[in-house]
Amino acid sequence: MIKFPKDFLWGSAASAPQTEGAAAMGGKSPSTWDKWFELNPELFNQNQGPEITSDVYHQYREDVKRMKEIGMNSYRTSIAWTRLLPDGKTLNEEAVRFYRDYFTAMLEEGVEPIINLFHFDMPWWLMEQGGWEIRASVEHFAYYAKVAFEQFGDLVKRWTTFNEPLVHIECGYLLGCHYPAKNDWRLMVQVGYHTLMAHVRAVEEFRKCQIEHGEIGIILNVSPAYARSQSPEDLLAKEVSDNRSVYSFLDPCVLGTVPEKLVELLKQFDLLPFVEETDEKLIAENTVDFIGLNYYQPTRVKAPDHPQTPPQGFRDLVAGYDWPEKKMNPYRGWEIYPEALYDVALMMKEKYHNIPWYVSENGMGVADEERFLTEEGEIQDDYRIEFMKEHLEQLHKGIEAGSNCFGYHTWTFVDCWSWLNGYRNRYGFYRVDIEDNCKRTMKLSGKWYKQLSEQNGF
Ligand code: BGP
Repeated sequence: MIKFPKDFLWGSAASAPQTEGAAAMGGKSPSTWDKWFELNPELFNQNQGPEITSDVYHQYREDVKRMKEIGMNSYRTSIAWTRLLPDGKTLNEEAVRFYRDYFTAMLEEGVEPIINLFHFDMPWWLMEQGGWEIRASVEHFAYYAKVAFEQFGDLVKRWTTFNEPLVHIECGYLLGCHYPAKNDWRLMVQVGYHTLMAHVRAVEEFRKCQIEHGEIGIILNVSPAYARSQSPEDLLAKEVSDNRSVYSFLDPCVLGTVPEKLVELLKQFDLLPFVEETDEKLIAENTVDFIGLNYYQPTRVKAPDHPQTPPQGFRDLVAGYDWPEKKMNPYRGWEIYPEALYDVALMMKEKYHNIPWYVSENGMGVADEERFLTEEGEIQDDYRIEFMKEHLEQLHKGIEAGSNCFGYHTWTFVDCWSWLNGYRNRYGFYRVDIEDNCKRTMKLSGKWYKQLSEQNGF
């Protein structure tokens, strides 16, 4: 039997834009996702947009009971910036009532709300001015954060600023799958830097608010790099990849410094962002209390086959590597490699002074889950249980080795809407029938999770 530490957090994560729905109700203004869908619905799987998603705005009270039903003692979701402050300045009382009622309902059922501020949902009014491209975004965000802490700080003790900042940065400015879908390295770095400063300023506001027993952190996607070989070129590829995708936010958020190697690379490729004089001090003084790490897949790297010399950019130092032994989740196209969780646990212990951290997302998205429906209407998602077990075993090994991990959250609780993918891949403990008023039905994995949390292990 594998046992986890006392008071371990068991739960799930989700976000406002992926679950709430009511995208144009209750005084909410549009985010980039609402607008992008209006402008280009054809980009979204089966034209599934963010208007209704899983209807949590109307079904949250029953949902909170469901959380308890499957043994969750904690749940992370986000506040929609566009709901709380529709124009960036004016407080929306309807939003305050909704979130206060939602968080209170969780507390009444013994489910701790962990609340995040930004989950890819940039307000449209701000995007029209340039979004994270402009320095003013930093202060707009800091103001939003301050308002959220003031309005809900009595109910919410654990706060996080951003979910996976690297995702809106890279997807929005390199890969084309988030608005504004630009392809511009220099802008991407600037957007990344403003995001970091927005985080730092939010932490500063948090400290000023002095929320009793309050703690603040950030949620980062962690995809550690594994090199094809031990050759110096392949190892350099790993170093470059980790600096870009792992240390770029972990270092400043936990240690208060930007990694030297990353700065050196940005300088080499003439990509250094504009900074302000007091930024360095602000970064150093506003480190976090805890970290959430979303882990789905590793990064496999090698040295590029035909790099330009001297290298002109990151692409001349690191390339993707197709590891022949990989095991895949074919629906999402992501490698399944639980062993990385152990490595991540040790990295947190050794490189990040064993700061408290938790697995803030881990999960398996599967398409067409109706295939696994029994006559009684239950989805037999044994693959999901297997996936969680394998990851928990590795995590447990890391905890045994002394890593300060305090919880394991899955993605996700009820099936939810996923960006351009709509409802294609399902991750939830509860199936959501989007044809039938988003009716929820528990899957086999929900039952298993209940047992897991009751026994604090398996
Ligand atoms: C994470 C995001 C989530 C969620 C999840 C699953 O990166 O924080 O918002 O969507 O991945 O990924 P996807 O929905 O793309 O299948």
